Amino acid sequence: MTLVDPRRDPAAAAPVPNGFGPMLRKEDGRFVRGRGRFVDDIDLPGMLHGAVLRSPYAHARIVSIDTGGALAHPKVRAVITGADLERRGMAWLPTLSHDVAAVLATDKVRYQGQEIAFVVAEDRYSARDALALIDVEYEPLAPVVDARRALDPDAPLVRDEVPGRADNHVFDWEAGDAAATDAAFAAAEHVSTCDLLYPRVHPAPLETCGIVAALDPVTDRLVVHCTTQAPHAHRTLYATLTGIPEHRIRIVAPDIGGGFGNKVALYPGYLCAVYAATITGAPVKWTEDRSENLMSTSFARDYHMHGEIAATKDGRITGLRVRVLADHGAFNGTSQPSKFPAGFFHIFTGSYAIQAAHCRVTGVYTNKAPGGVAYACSFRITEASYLVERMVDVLAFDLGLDPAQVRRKNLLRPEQFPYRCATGWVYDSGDYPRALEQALEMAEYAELRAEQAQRRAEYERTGEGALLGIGLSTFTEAVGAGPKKQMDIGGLGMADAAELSVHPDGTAELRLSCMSQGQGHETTFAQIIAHELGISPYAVNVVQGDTDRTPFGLGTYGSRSTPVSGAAAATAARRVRERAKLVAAAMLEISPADLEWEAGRWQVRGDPAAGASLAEIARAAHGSLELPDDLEGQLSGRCVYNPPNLTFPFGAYVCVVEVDPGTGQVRVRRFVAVDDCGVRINPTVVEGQIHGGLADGIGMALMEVLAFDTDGNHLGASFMDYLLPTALECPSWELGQTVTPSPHHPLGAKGIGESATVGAPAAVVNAVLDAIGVRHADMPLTPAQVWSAMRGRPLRT
Ligand code: MCN
Ligand code: CUN
Repeated sequence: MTLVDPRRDPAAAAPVPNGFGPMLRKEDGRFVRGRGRFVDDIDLPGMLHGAVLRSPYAHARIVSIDTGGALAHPKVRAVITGADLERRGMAWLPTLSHDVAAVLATDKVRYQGQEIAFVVAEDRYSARDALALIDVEYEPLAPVVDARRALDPDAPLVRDEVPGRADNHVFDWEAGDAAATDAAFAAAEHVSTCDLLYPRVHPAPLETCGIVAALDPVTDRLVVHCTTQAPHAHRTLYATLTGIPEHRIRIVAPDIGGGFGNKVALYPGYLCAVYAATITGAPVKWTEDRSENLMSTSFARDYHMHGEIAATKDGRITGLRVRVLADHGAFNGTSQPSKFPAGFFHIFTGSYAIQAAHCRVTGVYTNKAPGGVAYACSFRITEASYLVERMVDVLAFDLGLDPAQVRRKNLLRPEQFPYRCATGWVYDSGDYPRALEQALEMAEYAELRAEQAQRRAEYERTGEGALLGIGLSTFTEAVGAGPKKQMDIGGLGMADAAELSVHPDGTAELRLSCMSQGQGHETTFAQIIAHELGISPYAVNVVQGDTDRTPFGLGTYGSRSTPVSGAAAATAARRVRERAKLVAAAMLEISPADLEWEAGRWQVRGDPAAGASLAEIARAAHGSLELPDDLEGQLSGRCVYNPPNLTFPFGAYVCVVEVDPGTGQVRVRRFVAVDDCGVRINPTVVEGQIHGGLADGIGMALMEVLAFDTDGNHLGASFMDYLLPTALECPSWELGQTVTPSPHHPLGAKGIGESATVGAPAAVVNAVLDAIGVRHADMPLTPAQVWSAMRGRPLRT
C-alpha cells in the first residue's frame, strides 16, 4: 500500500483519489515528534495541584476524618471532604444511569479506592505527601464481592443510605419474546447450556484521566481542560452539577492518549478540581496515577451469563435464551444511552437467523468500583457477541459438528437484509456468508484441520508437541447511536453537528463535535471533506475538542464518529457544494441548472472548459461579486445529523493457536480477520483500528482481568498485575475485507472502532478450547487456567 506523505513528496499533496484512500495520519507529525499537547502538559500561572485520598477498605463506615495534619502542611492550600461538598449539595451527584454516586464519601466507603478527601497544594508532591497526614477512623464492614452472592438475604447492604432499601438489587430488564422462546426450547431436538463469565476488565488507556480547572477572573468563566471523549456533553453535565450556566463554561480536550471508553464518564476527581478552583481562586490540576485509574475509573464487562441454545440435531439453531447477572459495583454509573440498562446487549442473536430469543438481565450492587460499559464495548455488544459466539461453539461441541458448518447453516443470508432481529434491531446491510468463506479460505481451514488431527495423534502417541486449535467468530456489531428519539445520554439526544467554512483561498475549516482519542479524525474527517469538495485533505483543518470553537454534539464512543459526525460532515460539505453552485452560476452568469460538478469544480454542461474551481468560487463568494438577494456571501454550511438507524458492521475471524499441554501456555500463531465496515474512508486507519482491537481481544481472552480477593482488595492495580498484550503476544495480523455499504449513511460507511475488540475474544477462546478439547473455561485463559481446564477443573474467578 502506498502512503501519501506531502512532507516527503509535495506532489503527493494532491488529493488521494476521491479523497478516500490510504494516507498517513496528519496528526502523527506532532505525535511522533513528541509534540502532542496533553492535559498534563498544561501549566497555568499560579496553578495548584490536587491529590485524592482513597479508601483502603472495600466496605467501612467512616467514623471520623481529621484533616488538621494535612492543613498544617506548609504547602497545602485546602483540604476538601465530603462534609464540605455536602454543604454545597455536591457530595452526591446523579449518574447517567438514574442513580446517584458519592463524589467524596460521607457516611461510608463502598469500594477500595473510593474517594474520601481532596488535598490542594502548591505542587503535586506536597499534595500527595499531605494525604498521609489525614486521619480517617474506619469501622470495617463485611463486603459483598461476588455478584452471585449479592442478592443473598444475608448479603451486606451496599447502599444503606437509601431509606427503605433492603437488598443490592439495581434493575431487572428483559428483551425478546419469553413465551415464544420457551416454546422453541420445549420443542427443541437438542438444548445446550453453559455458564460463562465475561470478567471485569479495564480500558487502561496509556494516558490516565486528568483535568485542569480554572476560573477565568477576567471573563468570570470556568475553563476546564480535561481528558474527555465528549466535551459538549461534559459541559452540560458540569452546568447541571455545579449550577454554573452553560455559556460560562468552556471545556477543552487537547490531545488524548487513548480513551477506549474510559474518558466518557465524569469522575469525582474532576468535580473536586472544579470545586477546589472555585474556593482557592487558582487553577487546579489533578492527574491520576496508574493505580488510581485501574482501581477507581470505569471498568468494563463483569457479566455472569447463563446461556441456553436450542437446535435441531444437525445444528440448525431454533432458540437462544440468556440470563445475565450484571455486577455494577457500588453505584450504577454506567455511561450509556439512558433507556438501555444493559446497553445494546439485546443484539445477542448476533449474525444468526434466530427468531426465538429472550434475555433477562439483573443488575446488582457490589463493593467494587462503579462504571460498566467502557472498553471498546459498543455498549455491551462485546458481552453479547462473546455469548453467542461461545454458545455456537458449545453447540458444535455437544453435537460433534464442525463449528464452521454450524455457522454456515445459521448465518443470515444477504437477501434477508434489512433484517429485523428477535429483539427489534433492524440490521441495515450485510453479506455474512461471503465474509466467512473468505476468512476460511485465507486461513486454509481444511489444511489446518488436517494439521490439527495429525498433531493430536502425535501428542497422543508420544505425549510430546503442541496442540493446535482453530477458533472462529462471525460477529455483528451495531454502532452509531442515535437515532435521538430512541437514544439519549443524560437527556441529551444522540445527534451530532458539523460546521464547514471554506476560506477565501479555497482551503477549509471543519468544526466537529466528536473528539479523537487516537482514531485519526484530523485525517479521516479531512478526507471526507476532500471527497465531497474535490480539494486536498491537507487543505482541510479539522477543529475538535473545544466547546468554544465547535458545534454541539454527543462525542466519540460507541464507534459513532463516522456513522454520525461523519454523516454530518459529509452533509455539511454537500450543502457547501450546493451553495458554491449558486455562486458559480452568478460568476458565470448562467443558470445553476446548466452546471455540473466535476472533480472539484462547477462547470458548464457541454462546455467543460467554462467553469470555476472551488477556490475561485470561494474567492468570489468572499469578494465583491454581486450575488442574488437570497444568497448570503461567503461559503459555509452546517448540519445537525440525527441518524435514521445504527450501522451494522460485521466480520469473520479465524484464530489459530498452539497450546503447550505441559504448561498451558498459549501462543497465537495466526489471526485472520475479514471485516466489513462498508465504505472505508482511510483503509490504513481502518486497519490500524482493527489491529488494536485484535490485540485487545488477545488481551482479554488470555490475560486481562480485574480480580479481587474475598475482602474486596483490588488485585490488579498496576501493570505488573493487570496484564496488557504487547507485540510479543500478537501474531502478524492477516486482514481481509468485504465492502457492504450502509444504505442509510451518506457515504455508505459503518463504524469500525470497536469491531475487533467485540469479535476477537470469542475467536481466541474458541481456538484455545478447540486445541485442548474442552467444552468451556472462563477467560482469561492464563496458563494456569488452561492447565486446570485440561485436567477437568477450570478455575472460576
Ligand atoms: N474509519 C474509516 N472508514 C470507515 C470507518 C471508520 O476510515 N468506514 C475511520 C474513521 O474515520 C476514524 C476511525 O476509522 O478515523 C474510527 O472510526 P469510527 O469507527 O467511527 O470510531 P470513532 O472514531 O467513533 O472511535 C471510537 C472507537 C471507540 S468507541 C473506542 S472505545 C476506541 C476506538 O474507537 N478507542 C480508541 N479506537 C481507538 N483507537 C485509539 N487509537 N484510541 C482509542 O482510545
Ligand atoms: Cu464502550 S468504549 Mo468506546 O464506546 O468509547
